[in-house]
Amino acid sequence: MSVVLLERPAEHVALIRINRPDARNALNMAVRKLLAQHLTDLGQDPATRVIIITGNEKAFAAGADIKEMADAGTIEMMQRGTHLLWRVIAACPKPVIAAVNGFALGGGCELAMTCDIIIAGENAKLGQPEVKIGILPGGGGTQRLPRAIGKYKAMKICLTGDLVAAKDAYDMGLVSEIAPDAEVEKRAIEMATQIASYAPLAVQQIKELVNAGQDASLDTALRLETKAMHILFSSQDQKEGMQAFIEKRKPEFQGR
Ligand code: DAK
Repeated sequence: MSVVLLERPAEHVALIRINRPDARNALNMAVRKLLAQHLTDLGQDPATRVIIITGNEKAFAAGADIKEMADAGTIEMMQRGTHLLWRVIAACPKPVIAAVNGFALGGGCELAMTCDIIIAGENAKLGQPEVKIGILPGGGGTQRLPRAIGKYKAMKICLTGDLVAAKDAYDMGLVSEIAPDAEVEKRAIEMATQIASYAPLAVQQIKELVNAGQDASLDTALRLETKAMHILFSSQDQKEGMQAFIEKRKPEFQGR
């Protein structure tokens, strides 16, 4: 069976499941390449509007595969191009929801942070323990974490390597929502279905603006927002959405 499975749990929703249960879903090169490939394909697939990434009940992903990189040197690590695969994941134009049960550590936590929404089981544990094995959070952790939760909490997590319980992660803004462990996937599918019922162009613009705006000045980001809003007034879905409201009916969005 493949180390990454692609499922279709609902209309317009794709679910990518990391499938290395014996290795706590450690992200080896095969997993990373398949993740990047699926996200590229789904990003271009008109039938897919929202994507979920998940693991199993024990682990979302326990980080990069330590056994696969323990003996690697600098050039080999460069040539593996891991950083390029991360960029492909981050570049997906459609909303990506991380449904996290069990451990999301190191590259697993970084993968979750590359997603747009994180739903965590109440017993999930997140963290950046790389410092304990002589490296650093190199898949975006030293940058995305402080942007999400602020410098001082991020510094503590990266420098101590201590794991963070789901409830604390929620309180500090690292997690969007907590669900009972057994309900995480169901809740992610429910939320994905809700988002997939909205106009795809509006949804994609919102994702792009929130992400791009974070690293721009407020003035520049607000201008981007205004332009995107103006552009949406050329879409059929804007006409359909507003007309449906006026006619008191459910809109039929086509992504045009
Ligand atoms: N890699 C490889 N194997 C792993 C693994 C990992 N990250 N995590 C777990 N496993 C394997 C264990 O070795 C064990 O294998 P066997 O002994 O059965 O063969 C099996 O999964 C079950 O693990 P445990 O027996 O340890 O299970 P427990 O439930 O007791 O503990 C745990 C689960 C997740 C707390 C523990 O396994 C653990 O601490 N795992 C390591 C967590 C960690 O240190 N993660 C950070 C990895 S470093 C890069 C960018 C980013 C990165 C790298 C490069 N570039 C841009 C170049 C990212 C680096 C990382 O993520």
